Amino acid sequence: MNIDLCAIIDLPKISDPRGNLTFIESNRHIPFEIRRVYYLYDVPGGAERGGHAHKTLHQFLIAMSGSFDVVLDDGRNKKRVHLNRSYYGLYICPMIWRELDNFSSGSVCMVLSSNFYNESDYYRSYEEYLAALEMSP
Ligand code: T46
Repeated sequence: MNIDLCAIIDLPKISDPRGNLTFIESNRHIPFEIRRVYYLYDVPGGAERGGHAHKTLHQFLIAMSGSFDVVLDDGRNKKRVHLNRSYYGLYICPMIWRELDNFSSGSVCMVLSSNFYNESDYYRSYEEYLAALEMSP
């Protein structure tokens, strides 16, 4: 996998004087079926999250409020992506190391996931992740 397969995806936005509305449908606006939703909030200043890769999980991250950065790493290249709007998000394919930092005060990171929580899907050691990349064709 390489980080160029990870991309910002614009979501539908229904603009309305009463307030805007955005929606997301599985396999239509994002390239996987949603099986789990979780969110990071009350993140203290200077905190870092992530620091792992997933073997098979597809994820889509949205800054529902405030902003934060996601650093993507495929073992060869790195890319920093800033998320700060709720009408687009970042798709992350499997086997990409990710770190989240630079959270603004009051920010909320919502994550849509292709599967249920499964600790055995994680590489939490960067060395183990690099070794797995070398073993894959
Ligand atoms: C990711 C980034 C963006 C659960 O029990 N269920 C869950 O669905 C999740 C996501 C986590 N947990 C437990 C596992 C740990 O004991 O919550 C604890 C904290 O999880 P973690 O350290 O993995 O949290 P983050 O913020 O570093 O990473 C999470 C996701 O795990 C990860 O997939 O991409 O958010």
